[in-house]
Amino acid sequence: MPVISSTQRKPILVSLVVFILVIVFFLSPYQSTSIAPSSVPPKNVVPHEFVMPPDEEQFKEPAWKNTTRAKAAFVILTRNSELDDLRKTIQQLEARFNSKFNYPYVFLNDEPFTDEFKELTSGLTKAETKYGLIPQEHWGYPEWIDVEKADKLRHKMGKDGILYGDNLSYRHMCRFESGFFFRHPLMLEYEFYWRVEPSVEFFCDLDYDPFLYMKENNKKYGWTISLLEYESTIPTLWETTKKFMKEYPQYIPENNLIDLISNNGGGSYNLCHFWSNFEIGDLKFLRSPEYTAYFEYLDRAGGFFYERWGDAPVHSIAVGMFLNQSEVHFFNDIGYKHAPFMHCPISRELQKKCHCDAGENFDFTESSCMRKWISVTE
Ligand SMILES: Nc1nc2c(ncn2[C@@H]2O[C@H](COP(=O)(O)OP(=O)(O)OP(=O)(O)O)[C@@H](O)[C@H]2O)c(=O)[nH]1
Ligand SMILES: *[C@@H]1O[C@H](CO)[C@@H](O)[C@H](O)[C@H]1NC(C)=O
Ligand SMILES: *[C@@H]1O[C@H](CO)[C@@H](O)[C@H](O)[C@H]1NC(C)=O
Ligand SMILES: *[C@@H]1O[C@H](CO)[C@@H](O)[C@H](O)[C@H]1NC(C)=O
Ligand SMILES: [Mg+2]
Repeated sequence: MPVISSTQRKPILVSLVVFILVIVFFLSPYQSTSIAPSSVPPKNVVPHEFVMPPDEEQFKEPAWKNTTRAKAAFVILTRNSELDDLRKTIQQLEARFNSKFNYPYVFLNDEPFTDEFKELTSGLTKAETKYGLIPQEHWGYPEWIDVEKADKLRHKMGKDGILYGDNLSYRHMCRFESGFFFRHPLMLEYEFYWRVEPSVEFFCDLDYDPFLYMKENNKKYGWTISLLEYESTIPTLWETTKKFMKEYPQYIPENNLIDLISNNGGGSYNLCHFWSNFEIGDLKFLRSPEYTAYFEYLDRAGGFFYERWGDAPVHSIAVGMFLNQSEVHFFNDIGYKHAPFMHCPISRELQKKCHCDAGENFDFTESSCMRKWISVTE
């Protein structure tokens, strides 16, 4: 009887396994269409088809794995009472973007934030959260304002049915967003900001870093929705702006975007503005000598209180006066809604990352300034 010793048994087992693997390979469906990039391509086939996968993108590292970050933060002016609306917004922002990139949040308020507010906002993110109180001089009447006159004009605007016409806190808010949020001590360490408000929604996955995009492409101002302002809120804003331009010609570059905000070369304002509840911007721009001079000029004129100048037209007119086309970016890929208007990307390629209804996109409706933007920048 042949005896197989333990040393003889091993080679036999190994051969058997190899034999089975070879059989399996030849019977397998992969055998005839080798996909291994290193395999020798058969004759008559262009080699690069084998080396390059059909969709290169899927083999790229996601952008967030690169740990380089901009010095940037979300900035959210809000009240304690808006906590629940804000949580809804933050959870969407985290899901669409920030759970991957972890940019910090700066919350600002004219009253101290409650512990409840702090716990229930910080709980939604791994990122740093900071809570700041707005100094009195940034949320009140400057000394040159005639308060009696302001009260009278405000009540009148209310009676005339102007939106937020008789609302004082709204005016402090607009003045703060125009001239002060970027000077708050908690903001000083940052170079870029993304403004967020309670209740806004985000519909599209954002897989790259928009702050780095701004920085690397020398963009100073980014937006998603543009529209027409109510003229009754800014009766003298353009006259005041024209006087400013006359007094400070050194701040007005030749090839600016004035045609975006005026249909007659600066004669009158066409009411177009970027909706400032969404902004991604360069803080250096808002802290620049020209923007500072413009804000102070407007503040002295008193229209934040005697009229109801909004931070959106103020920022937008500054963009039109001081920046050129290549410094302003339309974030088409950021699906965004601040009721009642939504920007939803309409191209099929961008829609793949979104859940908004492109049929409800605001861009090409009557009150949007999208067509103007296209005509000026193309
Ligand atoms: N802390 C604080 N935040 C305010 C106050 N008023 C407005 N805000 C914030 O300022 C931003 C703009 O105010 P909103 O009331 O949304 O103004 P709006 O977007 O023009 O108007 P809505 O259509 O009502 O949203 C929001 O982020 C508010 O939370 C206020 O009195 N105190
Ligand atoms: C990470 O991003 C920075 C900034 O965009 C870039 O300079 C750097 O080359 C990137 N690093 C890698 C490994 O891709
Ligand atoms: C003033 O406007 C704010 C919105 O910024 C609103 O929440 C508030 O109810 C308004 N106040 C009054 C007295 O109308
Ligand atoms: C826009 O302005 C920047 C300076 O901030 C300049 O570097 C750039 O060349 C300008 N671009 C155009 C198209 O004028
Ligand atoms: Mg709002």
